[in-house]
Amino acid sequence: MASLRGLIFDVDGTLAETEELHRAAFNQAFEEAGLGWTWRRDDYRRLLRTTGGKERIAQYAGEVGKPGLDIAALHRRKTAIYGERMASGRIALRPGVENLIRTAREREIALAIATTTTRANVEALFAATLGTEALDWFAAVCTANEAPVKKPDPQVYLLALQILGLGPDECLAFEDSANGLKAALAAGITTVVTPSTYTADDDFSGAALVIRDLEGLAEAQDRWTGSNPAGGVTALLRSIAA
Ligand code: XBP
Ligand code: MG
Repeated sequence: MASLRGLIFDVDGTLAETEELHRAAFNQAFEEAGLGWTWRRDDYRRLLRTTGGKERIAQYAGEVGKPGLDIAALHRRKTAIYGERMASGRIALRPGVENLIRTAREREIALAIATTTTRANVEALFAATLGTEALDWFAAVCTANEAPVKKPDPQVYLLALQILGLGPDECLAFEDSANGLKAALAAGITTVVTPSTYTADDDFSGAALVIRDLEGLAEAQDRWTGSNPAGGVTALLRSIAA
């Protein structure tokens, strides 16, 4: 039986509640471009079903009938604004994230990132939280730059597994959204979901565990419904609690 050898993390909504910063960055980029668009929270909740910023802009441009927009340039500006706002803001990792990452390192369990966001945004989040050097703790950092086909497609998870050199039965994925969960499950990976502000009403069927945040992971052992590779999950959860 396989043992637990890798943890693969989604970024937006899972490591940190970043979507309000994304929304603000989109809106500032739209304003600077003179588009007269403002995505309010309810708009954004709906638009988040389209994964990836460029795809989300394209979806909206189609809805409001704005052909010929330079989506790549608009998105580049959005990414720059996001980085600036992240550097001057107060984004924190969600409860339990840092402890889990540090525990995995102590137990020599490999770490990976599998996200649909842009690599620069991952670097900005690490610079603002654990420090830039902490990205080196991750054996695979897979983003939209390396895996352009967005979740719920499993491409980014399959790439992470390939780089880690691990099978799906040796890993756990951590997600916050239905699209992310679908992507991880399609790659065959047992998945823990911590719903975020924008995804609380998503359908998390198929998740091994749905918990408020990763701080609750240690106490959630009894509710584990997914596969438990060689007892590795229980051992990991025990050491998080210790
Ligand atoms: C999902 C997202 C991203 C961001 C936008 O990412 O929410 O699409 O909204 O980022 P994750 P980009 O898989 O990490 O949850 O503008 O860089 O695409
Ligand atoms: Mg997410």
